[in-house]
Amino acid sequence: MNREQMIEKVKAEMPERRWLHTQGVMDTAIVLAKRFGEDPVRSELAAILHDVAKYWPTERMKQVIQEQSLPADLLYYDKELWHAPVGAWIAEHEYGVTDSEVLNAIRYHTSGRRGMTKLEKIVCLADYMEPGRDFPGVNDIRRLSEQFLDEALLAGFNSTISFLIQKGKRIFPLTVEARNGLLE
Ligand code: DGI
Ligand code: FE
Ligand code: FE
Ligand code: FE
Repeated sequence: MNREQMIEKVKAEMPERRWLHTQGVMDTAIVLAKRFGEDPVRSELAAILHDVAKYWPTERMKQVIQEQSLPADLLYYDKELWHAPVGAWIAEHEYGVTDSEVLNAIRYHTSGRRGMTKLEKIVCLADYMEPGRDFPGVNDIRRLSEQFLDEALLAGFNSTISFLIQKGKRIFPLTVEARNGLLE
């Protein structure tokens, strides 16, 4: 499947506003890749597909997690986390993506993990700071991203973790690990 076919198929999976977000993540990922010395083509590919599962019904995501033996502990945490590993599975099986680093950038774009690759960091950070995002602290993240990949991503995880604490929600262990890793 070429880039244009992939874009058409992804667009059809989501409402217009989510496609606008995806385009923002694509553009931002390319900028960050060039800035920090990563491959812009693979960064954009991961960005195109990162939210492909976002509008899948919960039950269908749950089924993929169970039947494809994705980490079962996901099921005990916020459903918002599920679209990332399920998206990686769709990218591989429905879009023919074979690049495991691209698949991991999709898989870990929401939770992060300890020891993220540069590609994973770029997609996760682009998701936080694409031009359509508006949450308290997003401009600090954008400013940090002009020079510091890790510091900007750390600010992103800090913001998510604070948000989850405010809402009284649990924090997925990989997100805590991702933040700890960036502080080491
Ligand atoms: O899919 P997007 O909206 O573009 O962004 P995302 O994939 O980063 O998803 C963010 C959502 O996931 C946000 O509403 C917070 C929620 N979430 C729930 N539990 C956790 C979590 N995010 C992280 N990083 N860690 C969690 O434990
Ligand atoms: Fe997402
Ligand atoms: Fe994210
Ligand atoms: Fe996203």
